[in-house]
Amino acid sequence: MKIGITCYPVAGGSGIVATELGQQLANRGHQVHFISYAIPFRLDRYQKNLFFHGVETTAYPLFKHPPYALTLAAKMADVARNYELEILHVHYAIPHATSAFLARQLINSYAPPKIITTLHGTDITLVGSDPSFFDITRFSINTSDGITAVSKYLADETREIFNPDKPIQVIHNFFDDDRFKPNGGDCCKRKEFAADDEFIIGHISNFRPVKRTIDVIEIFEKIAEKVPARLLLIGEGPETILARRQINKKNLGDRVIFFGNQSRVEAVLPVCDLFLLPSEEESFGLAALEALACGVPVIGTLKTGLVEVIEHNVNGFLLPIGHTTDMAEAGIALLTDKNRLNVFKQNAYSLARERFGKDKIVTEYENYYQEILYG
Ligand code: GMT
Repeated sequence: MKIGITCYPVAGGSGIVATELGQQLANRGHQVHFISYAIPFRLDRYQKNLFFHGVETTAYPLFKHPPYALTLAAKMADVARNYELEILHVHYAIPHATSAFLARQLINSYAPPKIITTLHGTDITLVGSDPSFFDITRFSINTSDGITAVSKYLADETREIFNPDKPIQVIHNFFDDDRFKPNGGDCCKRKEFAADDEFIIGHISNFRPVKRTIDVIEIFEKIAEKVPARLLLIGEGPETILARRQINKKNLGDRVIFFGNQSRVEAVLPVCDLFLLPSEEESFGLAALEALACGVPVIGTLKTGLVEVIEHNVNGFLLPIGHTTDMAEAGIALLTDKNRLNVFKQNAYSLARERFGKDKIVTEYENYYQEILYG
């Protein structure tokens, strides 16, 4: 198949899923064309069957903001025509699904590509439901030929908020099981970060308020009062400064390592003993899945999509949002019971593979493409 993929190229779950999907589809022999304003974050090497088409973000004195949605639509139409794309798969509804709709009008051929929109989370729960975006989001969902959501939780939210006039296919996030594994190939060494008797706790996010990074620090502080531990923080965002301030205020500076953004998190995750993702909103929680895949149990939150990723008391814990003391206690109980910790690590690894391995999920996408193309 000839497939166009549009996503945000920056570090973030939707761009990562789109990139990993494109890479896997290219491995399977499909021709994949990425269309975005920059090379996606994890698209960091040459690969057969993979192409990248940059979108102009031209500045002009009259524009306060360059009209990216329009230049993107023009580029989508151009690539679709030149390469005879069959599918235009856009990740994150706004503005990508709207641009795809416009591109289809521009193409004006008897067989324009089918538009598939994958909803990732905040495009529905935050941005899309904002009154200024509500109508255009609903329109863009309804004019797509196919819609997927990364969890049942998000599909339900979408139905409740937008009541779309077509079905939503749930296709979960996935991970590359050749790369994400305990003690993966290029993995760093525990001793780079911690002494032999110290536990390593991890967290990855874009440090936005929905991630509750301050809760991460609070949970870590409580754990570190009882057991020797270090905190590894990966990612960056608006609350990074707040997080640093909080860490200094609590005198935890020498126990916390800030990595900033890392494109190869599989090199760091395997050294962790526990991963924290106490988010307020999480449609799926790709970071949690990648940790589990590396054999790291996860503490996450109830009433989010994490309930489809973590099994309480099996490969981690699901607790109410904001209950940092309960989260810390669950973490301490697990870390101080070596046998139970090993069982959780094994469960994390095996359940992730069984449910969210690349072969299973990429095939679900391929089948969905076929269904949208041929009915
Ligand atoms: O985690 C983020 O805030 C980034 C965001 C995005 O759209 O890039 O991630 C969302 O998509 C990921 C991939 O499908 C999901 O695993 C994340 O749970 C989701 N984030 C939220 O719902 C907050």
